[in-house]
Amino acid sequence: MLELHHGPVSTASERARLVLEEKGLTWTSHPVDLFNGGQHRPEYRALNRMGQVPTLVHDGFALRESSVIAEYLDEVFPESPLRPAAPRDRARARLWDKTIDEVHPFTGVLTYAIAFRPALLQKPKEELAALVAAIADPARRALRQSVLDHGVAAPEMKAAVGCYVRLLDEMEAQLAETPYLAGASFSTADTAVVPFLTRIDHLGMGPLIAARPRAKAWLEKIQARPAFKRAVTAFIPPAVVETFRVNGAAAWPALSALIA
Ligand SMILES: N[C@@H](CCC(=O)N[C@@H](CS)C(=O)NCC(=O)O)C(=O)O
Repeated sequence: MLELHHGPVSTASERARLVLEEKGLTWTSHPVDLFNGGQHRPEYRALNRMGQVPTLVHDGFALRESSVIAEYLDEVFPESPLRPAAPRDRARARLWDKTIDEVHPFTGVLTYAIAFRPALLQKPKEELAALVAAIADPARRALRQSVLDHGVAAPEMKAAVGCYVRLLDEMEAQLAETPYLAGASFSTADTAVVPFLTRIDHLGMGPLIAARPRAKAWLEKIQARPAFKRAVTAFIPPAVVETFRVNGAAAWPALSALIA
C-alpha cells in the first residue's frame, strides 16, 4: 500500500504526487495542515524527523525527500519508467534534482513573503512563534523568521529572485538542446522542476518566464499533461491561486526592482 503525507499546496509534495500520477500508481492521500503545524505533530515527526512534507509510506516503510521518493518509486515500480535510461540523461536528471533542492528554500522565501505572511500574521503571536521555533533546520528557521518580519523587503528576497533567474536561464539553455530537461523524453527532471515554475507563475513572477520562450513553452507542455492536472491543479484551491496572484501582482514592482 502506498500512502503519501503531503501538503496540498506544497511544491515538494507536488513533486512526489506528479511521480505517483505519471506512473499511474494508486495511493492514499494524507493531507498535512502546514498552516496549523500538522508537520510538527509527534506522530508525523516520527515519520519525518525534519517536520517536512512529503513523506511516502510504502507498506510501513517511511521515506522523506521528494527526489528520493521519486527514485524509489521508479525502482520499485519499473513500469512506465520516469528516470532516463542513458547515463548522460540520467546524470542530467540528477543535476536538476540537486538544483531544485537548492531552489526549494528560496521558493519558501518567496511564497511566505508574498502570499502566506498576511494570514500568518493574523495568528496569535505565541502560536506563530511556536510554529517557527518548531522548524528543525536552523537555516530554514532563520529564513522563515526574516520573511515574517520583513515581507518582500526581507534581505533574502534578492537571492531568491536571483536563484530563479539562474534556474530559468539554465532551463532556456538546456531546452535549446533537448525538448525535455534531461533529454529527448519526459523524465523525473521535468516532474522535479514544473512545480517551481508553476509556483512563481502563481506568485505574479510570470514575466520572468515569458522572457524565456523555451521555458514558457516547456511549462505549458508539461502543465497540459493529464497527470499534472491530477497531481497539482486538482489539489490547489482556486481561492489560494487567486490570493497568490493578487499578492504577487502587488509584490512584482519590488521584485522586478531587485532584478534590475
Ligand atoms: N527537500 C525536501 C523539502 C521538503 C520541504 O521543505 N517541504 C515544505 C513544503 S514545500 C515543508 O514541509 N515545509 C514545512 C514548514 O514550512 O514548516 C523535499 O524535497 O522533500
